[in-house]
Amino acid sequence: MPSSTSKHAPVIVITGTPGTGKTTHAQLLVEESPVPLKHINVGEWVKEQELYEEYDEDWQSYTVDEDKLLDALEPIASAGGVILDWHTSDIFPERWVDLVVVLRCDHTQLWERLEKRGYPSKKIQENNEAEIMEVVLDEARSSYAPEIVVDLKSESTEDLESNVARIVQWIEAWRKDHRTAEQ
Ligand code: DAT
Repeated sequence: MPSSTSKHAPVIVITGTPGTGKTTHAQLLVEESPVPLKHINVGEWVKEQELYEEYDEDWQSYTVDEDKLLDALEPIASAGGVILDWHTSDIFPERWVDLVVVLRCDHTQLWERLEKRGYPSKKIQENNEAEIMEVVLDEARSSYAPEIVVDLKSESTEDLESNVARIVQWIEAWRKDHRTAEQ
């Protein structure tokens, strides 16, 4: 069942452990999507809009003010046509979300990507363990209906291209369903 009949474009969450390719996928999807999509890199957005409580020196990351974040995102998500790119997904209300894409990556490759990014080793290790333990996937599966959660491998350019092509197909189907629903 469509989550809303008034939206002209869906809300797509792209999630995954840091380094799995969320931003890379979101950027290509913006280019290839048949409907206009706005890409929100939630981590960057939190910094820009100052939606955080404090900076944690130890983990070199911000503690997000979740209430402020949800208030700021509500009108954007309700309007539709947005990709929410974040390493966690359970904070977003189910009514906002039409599709959840969970990206997966081999842990050795992930380690290399995060090393290149200059993450401290404690943070690389924590993320690597989270990927092995499927933390992000479990979280998505326990927060959303199984039919809207899809996990995709993101280890090569071919994966990237075929994943984005698959999401584009899904958007076409979503549009068709919604046109039917509006008639
Ligand atoms: P995230 O947004 O999940 O933190 P990213 O999009 O910034 O990840 O990607 C991290 C790095 O890995 C970046 O150098 C691009 C590379 N990468 C991501 N997905 C890839 C893929 N499917 N094939 C090859 N490289 C990829």
